[in-house]
Amino acid sequence: MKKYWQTARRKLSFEKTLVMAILNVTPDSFSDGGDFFSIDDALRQAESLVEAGADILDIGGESTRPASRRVSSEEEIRRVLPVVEAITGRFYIPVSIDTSKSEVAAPAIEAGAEIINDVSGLRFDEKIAQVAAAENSGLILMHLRGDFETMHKQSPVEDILKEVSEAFRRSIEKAESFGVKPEQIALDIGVGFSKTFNQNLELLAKLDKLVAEFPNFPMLVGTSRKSFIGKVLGDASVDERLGGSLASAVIAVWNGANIVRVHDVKATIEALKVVEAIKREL
Ligand code: 9MG
Repeated sequence: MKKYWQTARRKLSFEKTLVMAILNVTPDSFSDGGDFFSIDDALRQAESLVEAGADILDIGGESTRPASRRVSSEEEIRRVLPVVEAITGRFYIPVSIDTSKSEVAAPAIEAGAEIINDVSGLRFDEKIAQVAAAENSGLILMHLRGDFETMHKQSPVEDILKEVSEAFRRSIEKAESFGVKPEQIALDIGVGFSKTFNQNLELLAKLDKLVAEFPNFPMLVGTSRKSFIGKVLGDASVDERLGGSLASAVIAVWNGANIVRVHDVKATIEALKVVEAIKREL
């Protein structure tokens, strides 16, 4: 059992699975129809996620979905900073900043975020590790291959478990070389990033092997509403993926995940309460 996860403001315990709720501030989410994000909308959304039982709010201002375009640091800061400030000022809930840019991570932590969610595992900007070390923040190291433009276009590797395991080791080593402590780090297999459809399924099916290989690091898994679920369900739209999202979160937790990143907080918590009740009888 991992002891705790060190963030910039507290130690998070893993007595139960932590539910990280997704709060996007990209133009297709909290837009007032134009270029501005309504802080009131963001606060309302945060309030409903907190009331539903979220343990962490993950705030992101740059979409990483296939075909997304990179936004400048200035634009990302303009999108996320007021929201991080407003939410951390109103709620006592850990906030993670979903960014792979150190220029965004630093002011976001200053504004009250306490975890950096780096989907690139320090591949896009290793100075993220400098920020995490200086601020004693949590640091999520997710697996992907390629750069921002090519991460969804990589040709498949033969052995995805070996690839993810080796990449985890490189990311951990890089983080520690900047002074990040092991207890600040969480690992993430990066479902939907640089993997084939079958490799996403294989990673979830065999997650227990990676968990056993990295026993000192919490494992985070994000499957919520992702396209592999749509494919399994016969081209189900994003709105039709709740059952599949819950099934994949249940499998991830059964196989050792400590944190799940989700859209549907209440339904996920209910599903995980049942998983944890069953697991206690093992
Ligand atoms: C930002 N983002 C999108 N998918 C993700 C996933 O699976 N894990 C993490 N940590 N972040 C993600």
